[in-house]
Amino acid sequence: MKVTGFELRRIAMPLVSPFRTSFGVEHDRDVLLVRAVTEDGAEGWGECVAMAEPLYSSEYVDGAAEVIRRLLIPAVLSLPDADPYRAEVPFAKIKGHPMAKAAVLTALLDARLRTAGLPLASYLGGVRDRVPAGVSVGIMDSIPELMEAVEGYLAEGYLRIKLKIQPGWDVAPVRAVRERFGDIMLQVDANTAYTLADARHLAKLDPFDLLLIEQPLPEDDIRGHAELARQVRTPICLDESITSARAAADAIALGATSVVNIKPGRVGGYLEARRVHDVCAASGVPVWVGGMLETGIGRAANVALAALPGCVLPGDTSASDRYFRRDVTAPFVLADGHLAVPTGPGIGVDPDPDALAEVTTATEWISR
Ligand code: NPQ
Ligand code: MG
Repeated sequence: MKVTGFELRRIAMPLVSPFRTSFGVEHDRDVLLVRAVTEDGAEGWGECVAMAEPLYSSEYVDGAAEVIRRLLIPAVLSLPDADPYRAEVPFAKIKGHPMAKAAVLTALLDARLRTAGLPLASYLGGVRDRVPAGVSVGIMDSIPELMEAVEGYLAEGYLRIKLKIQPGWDVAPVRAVRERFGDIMLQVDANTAYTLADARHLAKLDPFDLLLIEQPLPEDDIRGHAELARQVRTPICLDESITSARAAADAIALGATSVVNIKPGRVGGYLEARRVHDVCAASGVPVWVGGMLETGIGRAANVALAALPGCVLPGDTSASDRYFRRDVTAPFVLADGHLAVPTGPGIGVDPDPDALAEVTTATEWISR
């Protein structure tokens, strides 16, 4: 497969409501899309999940765009065969920037699979035609406001609720949701907001039978998570810390994580995401697919990944309308609490040109 060029497209997607986490409040999703065009006219899409500012990880969308145009695209254009596995080799020489790499590699993988007529889920080894949907619920101003939000999501059919937490918004909201809604699948995500000194406080979540507590401590604090795991009964699930299959293997071996959140952007693409899945499966560690407020393009690929056999917990793969009034693809909708795994070739969805045009803020074509 020969790639003739790439389009970089920036889109601005207003969120249906502000999304507050321990690291900040988001009102809009500033997304970078990558479109690869091949010699024989095929195209492939990738979505860069970096945020506008480096609040979730060190990457941010302007930086990712720069790495993509100045380093990653030239590396791909000089390959005799722009196969995603081959592109991983020069990409590995460039340190970091997994979200930038993932966007380019996904565009290549999509182009390759569309050419072959093979759906991404089939290619990755998916075993499900629909996946259970969870939803991530932001930090609110009050408990009544949170109750109303959770009630709405449960009424829509979401099968698992994830509460964003931070110091001052943890035990009380968890208790309130558990008391009001009973035996639902419930978990929390701290996005690194605590330290090991908070261990006894976090143990106060133990009575509420949470599925897991996600990333309580800093990204690089693997030992801290291992120590915390000995001090709380709630299973620890790493998100930010899992930057590769090797990082997953290490965290599991050290007892720092007993569940893993897989985000393809965070680990450098769907090939590495599958390796994370496989490492976890080999260790008997359950995994689930996280979310970065993706448009239908990124969401489609995440849903394909969630079809793998080791993805045994509902993911943050929510319906399009959880985040956006109008998606850039046909919207993902909940059916009986599940999302259908796309069956078309590649990521299985096509961006709608009108919907894209409505939100596009800049485009750029890069070729040899
Ligand atoms: C997480 N996602 O699991 C992330 C964090 C996150 C669905 O909870 C803009 C772009 C805002 C990416 C907010 C969920 C975001 C974002 C939160 C990612 O940790
Ligand atoms: Mg998380």
